[in-house]
Amino acid sequence: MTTKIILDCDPGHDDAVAMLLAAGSPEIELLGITTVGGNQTLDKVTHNTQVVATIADINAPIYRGVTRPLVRPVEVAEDIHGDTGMEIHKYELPEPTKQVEDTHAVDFIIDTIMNNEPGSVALVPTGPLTNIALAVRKEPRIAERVKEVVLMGGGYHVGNWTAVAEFNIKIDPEAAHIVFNEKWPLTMVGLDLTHQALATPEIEAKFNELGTDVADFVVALFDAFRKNYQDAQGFDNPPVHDPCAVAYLVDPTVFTTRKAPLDVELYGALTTGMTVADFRAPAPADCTTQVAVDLDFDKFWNMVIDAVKRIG
Ligand SMILES: [Ca+2]
Repeated sequence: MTTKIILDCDPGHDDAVAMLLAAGSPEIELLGITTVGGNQTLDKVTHNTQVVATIADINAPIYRGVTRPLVRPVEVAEDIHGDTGMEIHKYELPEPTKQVEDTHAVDFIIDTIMNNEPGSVALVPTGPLTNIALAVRKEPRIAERVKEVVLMGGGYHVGNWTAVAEFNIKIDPEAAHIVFNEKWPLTMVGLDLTHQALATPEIEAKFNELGTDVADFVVALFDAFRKNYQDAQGFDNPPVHDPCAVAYLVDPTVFTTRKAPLDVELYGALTTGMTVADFRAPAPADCTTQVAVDLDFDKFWNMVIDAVKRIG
């Protein structure tokens, strides 16, 4: 029994690892990869998607999405992902051989969910939520047809782009507001969880031991990501956010969850883009949202290592 997913991403070092985990896991059927402007401009992240697909020979179709947030100006995460969006030093990136489809990402998302069995396709956004928000506004029926939305973004205790807001949510909070307020099952894999998914030297050594070209690529991603995270945010080891969302669809026991109503702050003087989780009482019966809480570190990394090993 496999889970069909659409990965909506902005590669991005950690998006690249999310692609590898999705492509290398037999539990996942990767129907398509859609791109969205986020960590870098849409052109750059789409190019990076093609590059990662080329390195790992991923044949899922790639679709270009939206270039900019719904309301706000373009803002990119150059301090974390570099000028290219996937800055890397110890690995030579190939010229992409994988093409981009003509169909727009938003139309691909709608058509795929509407043309598959209800409840069979999961959306996995690991960038700003612009494509997903536009898709559900254009075709509201996807909200009841989708299996679930498992997104990397937000956090209920911490932020990274501001004191309380995470990057994916902060740069397009209006899109996030749309997505968080739809009545689809939604799991927020936020910083509370992803800051547990650290690429430690011990983990990096395990990828090194694999000795494959794709594993070398992962090690180089971690090296570059570590340096940027040390310089920009004082981390010893980089948190590899995005594959955590994919991991939940490979095996939901990879982290614990807690049900809670969720919303996105749009009007705060200091808190715009904050994801607000209401933990006051048991969640109401009609609550469709939950947050990721505690990561099984070993299970998570073994899953990613196995996926990279399977890709070969
Ligand atoms: Ca991302």
